[in-house]
Amino acid sequence: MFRRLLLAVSLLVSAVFGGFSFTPSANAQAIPEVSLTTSSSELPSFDIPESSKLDLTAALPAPSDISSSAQSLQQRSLDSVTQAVYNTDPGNAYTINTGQVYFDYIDQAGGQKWFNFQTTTPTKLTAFLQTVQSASVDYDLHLFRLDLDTLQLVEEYYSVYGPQMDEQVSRIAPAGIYYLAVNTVAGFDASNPFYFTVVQSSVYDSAEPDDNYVYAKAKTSAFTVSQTIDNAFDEDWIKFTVSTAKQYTISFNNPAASTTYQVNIYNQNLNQLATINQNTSGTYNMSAGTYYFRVLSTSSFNASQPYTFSVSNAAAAVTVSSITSDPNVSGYMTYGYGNKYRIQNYITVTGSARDSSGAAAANVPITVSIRTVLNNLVYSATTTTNSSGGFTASISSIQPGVGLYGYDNWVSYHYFDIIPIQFSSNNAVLTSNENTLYHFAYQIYQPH
Ligand SMILES: [Ca+2]
Ligand SMILES: [Ca+2]
Repeated sequence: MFRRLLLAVSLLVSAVFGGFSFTPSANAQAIPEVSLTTSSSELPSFDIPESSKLDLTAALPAPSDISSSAQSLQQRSLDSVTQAVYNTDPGNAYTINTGQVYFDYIDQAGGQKWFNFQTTTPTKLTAFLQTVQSASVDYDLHLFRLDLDTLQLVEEYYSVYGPQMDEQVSRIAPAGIYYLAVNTVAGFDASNPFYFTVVQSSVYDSAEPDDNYVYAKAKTSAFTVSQTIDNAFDEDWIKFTVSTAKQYTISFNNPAASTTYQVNIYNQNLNQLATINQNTSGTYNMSAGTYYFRVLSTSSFNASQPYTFSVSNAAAAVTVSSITSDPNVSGYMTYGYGNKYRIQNYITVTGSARDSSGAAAANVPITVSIRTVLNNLVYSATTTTNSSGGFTASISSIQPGVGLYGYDNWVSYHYFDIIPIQFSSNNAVLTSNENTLYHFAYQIYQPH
């Protein structure tokens, strides 16, 4: 018992301090090239031993007792790992508890290790396997539900990454009895254990289960998702297919206090291309192909506070539809230097943004800037476009104009400046249908 506690504590400590290999920094190096020949519709080659027709009547509660409690499952401690060496088929599965960390070994080529556990309420299950760190050893992870009518293992979920990559799978799980299998697809290590745990999440987002690239949610065009990290191991995968090369703005916002999340971008071979830290936005040139995004936590989590992740076409141009300002000043007019919007103490700018192909640039940051004449004082406001590329931005308390120009309207002289208005997104200047404004300064009543 002491040894199990010690292991659990050491895993917890290493997770906190970043030594555990599910932390992104370690994973960044740990993710090897993976041949993605396995499609999600195709089960990996994995033969369940004949004894999968289980005789579980002695080991597990009768179906009518399933809801009683996990107490009825056998409770064994891992203080002696040899207790687990015979669990090489489902009929001899080693019973575990959720929320605890275990370890075991595989000591022969093609070997398997089996574990089972019971849940008493509907939940999201996340099974995590910290694999052996050897390029010649590759273990995979399989999760099954036990059909109590047939005593067959059904509803397989699997994680089939390559060597030196931890395995993880999640599923939405009714109360029941579940089986976990670790099998070796290459090599084995009889002296270094694999570690694993199964955790339950009572609250989770609607995109679950998506903890593995095999179960990534597919996207083929600009998108925004609002999801949560519901446990320390939760990973949210998205598969993004780019049909033609394009520039995208990728934004990741995590408002959950005292948590740190990030997004990893992978190519189709699961080679990591980039990492996006929370509350940042950037522009990326993405060639045609398949990409994967993985959202995960590097520190703590909040299952009730969603993050927002968006991939949108980068803005290239804006069209201004209106700029309103003070009453009696506001309007689109000319003082003899072309039609421009006239402004004074404040402005509200409404418009829309497009990408280089002319499509709406959704969910991108837009910064509106004007430069007044006195001391070249610059005012700016930043907003984010909506799903149609539309935006509204306001600037207030603009200092008075100087009045470099004059205009005689036969009743009074109007004095004004011509000042620039500029639009940018992620520090790139956008083209615009409006580039200058009349900044009204004052008028002198002077009828002719
Ligand atoms: Ca999630
Ligand atoms: Ca997930």
